[in-house]
Amino acid sequence: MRHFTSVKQLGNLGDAFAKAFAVKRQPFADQALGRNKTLLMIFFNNSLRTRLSTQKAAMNLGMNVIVLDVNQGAWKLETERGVIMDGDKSEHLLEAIPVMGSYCDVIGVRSFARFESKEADYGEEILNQFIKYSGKPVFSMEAATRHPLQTFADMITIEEYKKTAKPKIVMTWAPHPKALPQAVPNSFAEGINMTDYEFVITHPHGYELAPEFVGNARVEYDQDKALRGADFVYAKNWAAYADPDYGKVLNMDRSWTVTAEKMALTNNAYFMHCLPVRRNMIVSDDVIESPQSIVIPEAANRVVSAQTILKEILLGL
Ligand code: AN0
Ligand code: CP
Repeated sequence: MRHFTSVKQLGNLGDAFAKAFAVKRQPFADQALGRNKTLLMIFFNNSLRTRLSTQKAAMNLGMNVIVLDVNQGAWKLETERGVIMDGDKSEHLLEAIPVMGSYCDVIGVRSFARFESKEADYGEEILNQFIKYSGKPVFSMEAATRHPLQTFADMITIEEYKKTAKPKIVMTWAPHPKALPQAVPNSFAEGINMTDYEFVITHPHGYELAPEFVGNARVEYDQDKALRGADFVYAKNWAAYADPDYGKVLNMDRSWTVTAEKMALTNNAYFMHCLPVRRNMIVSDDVIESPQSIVIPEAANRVVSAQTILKEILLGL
């Protein structure tokens, strides 16, 4: 594997899960693989899990790690070509990227949707410039349209907890005060559409995701109906995708918060969320603290997902 930007690149899921569970069983088996190899992690946005789990994964593989928070201490970066740089931005991404590439063997990039232009976001302009100009393998640590390391961890977690071959997975929108990207729900939908599980997406009108991500999922606007018989409830907020509301918060309807009453409609479902989560907006305290909540093992599997992907990239160097 060279670049990793989408769970579609996992290929055969059975093989991908087998590799992940091997990594989970013996996390230090490949210490020699990353020896004298450097991972550079570039963050344009905040992170807790991705930063720590990817660093831990690299350390398990014997790699050295450098982390750069672009907005804290580095020069302010211009990202558009052709701009007269007489403002507050001191350096262009087109120099910064190859320079960064010269200091490492593998690059991880976190670059969220900016909601300034749907074309720029859905064209993955920042991530693609790293792929084009760094000269090194690049993997997404959540880009504008997808969060594949999260999705792979989610899928590993479902594989571990599912009680039937074809569980019912319900991804539900839930309210949030700020505009959040569609990367996590897009990517989760992309991943679940690779399985033969029953898959329902539920959200209020106006929050339709891009059709290429919805794929064969059933879209249900009645959350209660969607939740009936669910084996897994995957909650997430996202801002509107459809024009002219791209990037907007259309409502904060707290009747969509995942509560104990909502969970009572399910088949004793497990509750999942990628975290960070706002309690009593997305999910009530009692649901996230219940035995059915698997958000902590889900987050712990981020190490497994990152290490499995990093290992594949190192094998391809
Ligand atoms: C981000 C998002 O919704 O994409 C990161 C989630 C992993 N969440 C926030 O910014 C709160
Ligand atoms: N789930 C996730 O990617 O969390 P962070 O934003 O904290 O990295």
